[in-house]
Amino acid sequence: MAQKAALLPGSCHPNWVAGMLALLLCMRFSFCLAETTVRDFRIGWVMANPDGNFDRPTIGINGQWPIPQLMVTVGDRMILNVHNDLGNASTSLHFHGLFQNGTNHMDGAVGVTQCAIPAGGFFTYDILFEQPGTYWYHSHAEGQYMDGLRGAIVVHDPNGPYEGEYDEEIVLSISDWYHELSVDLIHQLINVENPTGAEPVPSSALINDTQNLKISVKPDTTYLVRFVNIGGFAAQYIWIEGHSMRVVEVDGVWTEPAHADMLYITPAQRYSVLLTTRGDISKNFALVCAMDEDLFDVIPDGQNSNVTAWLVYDATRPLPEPQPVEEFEAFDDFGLVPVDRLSIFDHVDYSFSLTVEMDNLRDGANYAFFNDVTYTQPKVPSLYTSLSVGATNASNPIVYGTHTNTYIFRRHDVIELILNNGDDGRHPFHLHGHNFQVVHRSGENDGVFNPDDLAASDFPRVPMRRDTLFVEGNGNFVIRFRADNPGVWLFHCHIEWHMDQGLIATFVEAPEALQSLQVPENHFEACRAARKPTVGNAAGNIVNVFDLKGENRPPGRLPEGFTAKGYVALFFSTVAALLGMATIAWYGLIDPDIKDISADRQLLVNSEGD
Ligand SMILES: *[C@@H]1O[C@H](CO)[C@@H](O)[C@H](O)[C@H]1NC(C)=O
Ligand SMILES: *[C@@H]1O[C@H](CO)[C@@H](O)[C@H](O)[C@H]1NC(C)=O
Ligand SMILES: *[C@@H]1O[C@H](CO)[C@@H](O)[C@H](O)[C@H]1NC(C)=O
Ligand SMILES: *[C@@H]1O[C@H](CO)[C@@H](O)[C@H](O)[C@H]1NC(C)=O
Ligand SMILES: *[C@@H]1O[C@H](CO)[C@@H](O)[C@H](O)[C@H]1NC(C)=O
Ligand SMILES: [Cu+2]
Repeated sequence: MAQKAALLPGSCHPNWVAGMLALLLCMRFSFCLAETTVRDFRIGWVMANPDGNFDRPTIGINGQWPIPQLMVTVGDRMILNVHNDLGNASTSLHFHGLFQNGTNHMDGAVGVTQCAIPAGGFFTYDILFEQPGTYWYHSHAEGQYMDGLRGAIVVHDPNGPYEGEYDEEIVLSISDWYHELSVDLIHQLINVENPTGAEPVPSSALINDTQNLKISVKPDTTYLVRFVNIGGFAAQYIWIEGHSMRVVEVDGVWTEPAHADMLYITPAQRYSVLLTTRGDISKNFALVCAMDEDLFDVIPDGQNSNVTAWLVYDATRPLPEPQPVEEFEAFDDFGLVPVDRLSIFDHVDYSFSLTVEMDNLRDGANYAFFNDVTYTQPKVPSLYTSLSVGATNASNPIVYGTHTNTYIFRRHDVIELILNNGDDGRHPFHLHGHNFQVVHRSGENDGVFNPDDLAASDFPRVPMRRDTLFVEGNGNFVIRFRADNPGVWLFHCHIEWHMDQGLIATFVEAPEALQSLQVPENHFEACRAARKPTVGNAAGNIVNVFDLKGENRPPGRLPEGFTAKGYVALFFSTVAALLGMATIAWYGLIDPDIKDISADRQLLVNSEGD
């Protein structure tokens, strides 16, 4: 599929010109090992059945699923001509973990750096791979990547610290898998019929987009195994029977080797490990992934949370069933030390905190909040607001709307973000445009971060850096990064369901330095095709950018003192009254923790409609 720009003399595609230009630039500046490829990506529906249970419509590229793994080398450039052939859905592509330094408009976040590419639309992503490591790409539009539009990216590093220490490379994606379309699942999730916000539970787990994968290995050989969780909800435990691993990369950051027998990998996280195979070929070994069931409110009948692959030393020998594990004891990433030994940013210029909460709004559905605000997509993508209201007004958070959780960062400041989790589940948070130093992470139920509890000397001298970090249930973490990448970057939970429930903040970094950004015309065309404005504040107002009349809003708040439990009670007793089925009034008594109310719910709500 990939075509080298230089080998394309017959082509008259406009991007051939861009490719040629890149080649000329490359010759001029003599980084000629770097390669520019131009690829056409036709995003469309295909049928797939990766868990052997159920054929379902799945989003593929160029008629294929799994979608291609992007294998490049540091310095390579890829021009992706994306055609949306879905017919009934808009789309986008985000390149997870790439900083997009100077190319904020290529970040792919719908409503932030672009409008969704409408059905039938065309959009070019021009990506320079400047960071080595393991990344991935996925749709950043309404839960869609869980329908299949997600794949691994590997940026090879010829000067990497472990070059020469391994013989071969293996890339393994890990994911959860659903049998229903994301749009339908989102509708079920954010719904008066689901007042406790119970998330849809995946049907199965996949390794490399399949099950029972056989990985041929040679004895006495060291592999660099790259794990990337491209799932949408489930974190997974990973272990390999009879083998141990040495972690050497976390989210694109090379680390000093750290021994691990079991990994815990949330959606969007990556680990590379060195795996040395055994000296004899007398046995094959299971590689097992187990979804973290603590996240699931209910385990549906027949669901298997586990998926097995095998290291196959000898194809003629049996593939052993994995041994049950008594207790999951996963490697703790907190102690990882980056090879570059970047010290802690010990002078903080701007510190702020975000508190996570889940609650119901007036429509009865369950939403997610940062500091009492549930994210609601603005009418104008925030980047376009930044570029159209003038440099001074672009530094005023008001123009980005009242429901976008916008924070403005001054260029080069060291930012400290304190995340307090008021919810009892783990959440993996991702920051676009950066990785960050993890200076503190509490245990479960440790509550709100209190700076007085820790002295500066309690922080690691060389903290781990990564771009996706989980916070423990009712715990907290503290991260730091330098605002050295002008742009509009999201910070959000990477559990896709929680993102859809609004667990998103917008960081506008050095907007004055962004003003010269040149956004290609086909980006604005995507907006026009969808009749979306491309200038003005969050409400599309350009005359008075402080007037947010008409901006998108979430449903209103519930009256004070109204709890989810009360809502469940009210909802079901109302339905009961309506249907004259007084017998179900007992629902009013149920504990809010008992989230499985699905059985009778179906019957009731069907008659209520929406
Ligand atoms: C979109 O089209 C696909 C493929 O024809 C179909 O399976 C799917 O149900 C459609 N989705 C919606 C939301 O209509
Ligand atoms: C994983 O799948 C990709 C195709 O998507 C394939 O190229 C690769 O060889 C597979 N990896 C293994 C270890 O089988
Ligand atoms: C999945 O693996 C875990 C750990 O070995 C085990 O406790 C659990 O029973 C397994 N689940 C299934 C459905 O096999
Ligand atoms: C972006 O590039 C500038 C130099 O052009 C550099 O100073 C800065 O550190 C980079 N930011 C990131 C996040 O890579
Ligand atoms: C900022 O916005 C206000 C209100 O729209 C406008 O009057 C003012 O001219 C703007 N300032 C700049 C520097 O563009
Ligand atoms: Cu979350």
